[in-house]
Amino acid sequence: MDVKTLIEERVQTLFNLSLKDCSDEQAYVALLSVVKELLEDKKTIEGDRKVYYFSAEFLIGKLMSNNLINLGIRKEVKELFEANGKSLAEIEEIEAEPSLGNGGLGRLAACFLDSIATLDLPGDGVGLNYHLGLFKQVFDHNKQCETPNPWIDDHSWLIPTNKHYTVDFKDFSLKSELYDLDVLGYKGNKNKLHLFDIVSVDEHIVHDGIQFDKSNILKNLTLFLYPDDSDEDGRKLRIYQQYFMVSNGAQMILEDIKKRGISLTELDKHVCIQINDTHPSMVIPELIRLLMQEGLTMKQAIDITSKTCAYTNHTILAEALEKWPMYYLEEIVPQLIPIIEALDAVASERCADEKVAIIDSNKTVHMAHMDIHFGFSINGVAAIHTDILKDTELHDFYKLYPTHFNNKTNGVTFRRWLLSCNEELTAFIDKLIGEGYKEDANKLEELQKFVDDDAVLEELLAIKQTKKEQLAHVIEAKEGIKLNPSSIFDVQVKRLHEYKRQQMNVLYIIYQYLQIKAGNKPAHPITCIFGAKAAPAYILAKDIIHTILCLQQIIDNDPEVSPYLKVVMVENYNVTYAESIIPAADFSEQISLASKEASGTSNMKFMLNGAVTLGTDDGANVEIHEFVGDDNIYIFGAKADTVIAHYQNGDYHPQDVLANDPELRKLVDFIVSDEMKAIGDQECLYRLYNDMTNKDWFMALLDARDYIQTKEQAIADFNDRKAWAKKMLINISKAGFFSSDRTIAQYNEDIWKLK
Ligand code: DL6
Repeated sequence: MDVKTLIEERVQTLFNLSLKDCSDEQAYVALLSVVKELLEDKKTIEGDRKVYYFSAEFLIGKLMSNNLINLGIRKEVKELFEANGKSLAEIEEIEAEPSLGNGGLGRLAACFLDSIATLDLPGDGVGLNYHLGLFKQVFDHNKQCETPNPWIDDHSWLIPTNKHYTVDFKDFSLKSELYDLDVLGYKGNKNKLHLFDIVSVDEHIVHDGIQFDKSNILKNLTLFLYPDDSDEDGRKLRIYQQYFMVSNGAQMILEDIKKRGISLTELDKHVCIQINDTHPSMVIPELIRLLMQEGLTMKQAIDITSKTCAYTNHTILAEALEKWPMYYLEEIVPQLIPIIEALDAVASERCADEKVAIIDSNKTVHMAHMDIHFGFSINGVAAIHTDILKDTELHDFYKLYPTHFNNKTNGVTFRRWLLSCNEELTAFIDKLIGEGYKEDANKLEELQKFVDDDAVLEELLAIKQTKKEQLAHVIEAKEGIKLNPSSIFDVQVKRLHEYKRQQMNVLYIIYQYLQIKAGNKPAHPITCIFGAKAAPAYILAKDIIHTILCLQQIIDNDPEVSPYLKVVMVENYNVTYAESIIPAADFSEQISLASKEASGTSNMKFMLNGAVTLGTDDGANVEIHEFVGDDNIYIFGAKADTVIAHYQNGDYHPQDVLANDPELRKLVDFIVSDEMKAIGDQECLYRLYNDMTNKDWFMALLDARDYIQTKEQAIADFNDRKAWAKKMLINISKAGFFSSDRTIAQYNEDIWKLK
């Protein structure tokens, strides 16, 4: 039966209504039920060797649109709904976005699952089923507040399974529940994302936003992703979560291997475990423990585990290279202690230097060190990042294991970040170069032949304009804020972090505001769009949000300024929002302090959608720069080696910069000006001001002047519409390298070696 009839019949069976007469909600439920069945019938990808991607987060976004694309039925379904007076886009809106991720790390994991299935490789994700997600961001009095983000309802894609494992902690054991999600590839075959949970979790213990008893593990284990770890109970909860995830995952893998009649001594020939950052690192001692339980000697178990596990590093920031006091582990998972001690002993036989120890002299366990000593591969996520790991941050390890280090520059799935979120651009590219680029993204290069074709350039600008108008509607509906779609859409959307330097963007906004007040209008009106969540305990990040929201209000209320400058920070930025924002962007703000952003992935999504990067030579910007050339990107700021030297010499002082640049001082002073204090919280504003003027750990003031000048140049260049369209076209044509299909092919070739 064809899909149109299936859907019409399903509406009839479920609601006794025709598609024309049913509500959008009913149409969604019927569509979901049909699509789930179609997924069920799809072949599971099988192979002798399989990769398991262990990750604390999977920022998967809504699934309907992608599933329709990968099933090859989106066009038909859209037509069917249109013929019945319905809009597929509006029906897709109904789906609740799964809240299982935080930022780039989790979104990368989701892109990777999509590409693994698309390349027909056997590979599953392993994670946790957080009921209330990260948190939902709401703004109140220009401040971020956190509320729970429940996303699991009767219409979720989760598939309950009958699989259960027992996970032992020191004081109790927990029986797991396993839910699966189908991950369908573009070729139509599927893998799974396995999400572990417990039945006793209780959402009612949450009160006053996202407060809850952190010591009540039976009720809180799978409530939140990244629960606040600013106190000891919070940190211990993270260990409970991490061990629960890895023990379940490891038990599931061993069960499967035994079922297949494979000897556990051959595990490494059939399984590869990719450890996504340090959150799943306990899988190493846990796998060793389980193998020993099955009768292997410790030496055998260590050897096999080392040949099975590979580690990806996603940051050089200390906060993400987790270290746990030994006594936490003793209190929670004492069964791992003898194994971790044995691993530490082996590591110190290889190298006695404390800098590479697993257990240091303070009795702290360094999770990344365990991954590096006992994994067979360690990779960074962009060329510059891997070089920094090798040359600086992990240099001592690199000397020990030079052949284990490799680079895998990140990528994004074009199915979601072009085909699904920008149908207009996709259709235009199809018309220009055919559909071959959907299988081989490098074919986007063929667009180069239109670089001087006026009609093509005009159409590209027209599509961008359409996407900007669409975004203006979305923002008006969600935030009640009207945007001018003829202004430049200048976008910075990413986690709120000092190293990403939203605070430097704040200085630009103040600069522009003061310029307009002084009678100097910008070369083109500009709308500065932000989307960012701050970790609940990250005070300074919340201060930056507060400052942005106060500026938004001041500018909005100033008729002299608002026609030329607008600021909008969208509430609860998530994947769904990104799918509207990214296609509409003119400028892609990638302004991290050089050396600090491991890669970035929004930079790739923006370029693919024809935005031009305004960025530092950091992360994957460096590779984007190489691909598009100097004329099609705006690069500014100190280079990574200069920054690293400043840290090593301790010779960067924001007061020195301010002493030499009185105009910059005025911009920083504005943060605590009367205008700001009249509407803002003085404590927050002064905290940010004092930090920026006295510490400025991520050197926003160092690059601010160059940033402002470069952005002014970009605004001026924007007015030459044809030249700008050319830049857009070149960016799109060079985006092919940043497909996650390429990244996954490289992981497979060099690390996983799946057939
Ligand atoms: O590799 C994915 C993503 C990178 O693109 C970002 O540059 C990097 O910040 C992010 N890393 C993390 C790890 N935690 N921290 N901080 O999210 O990974």
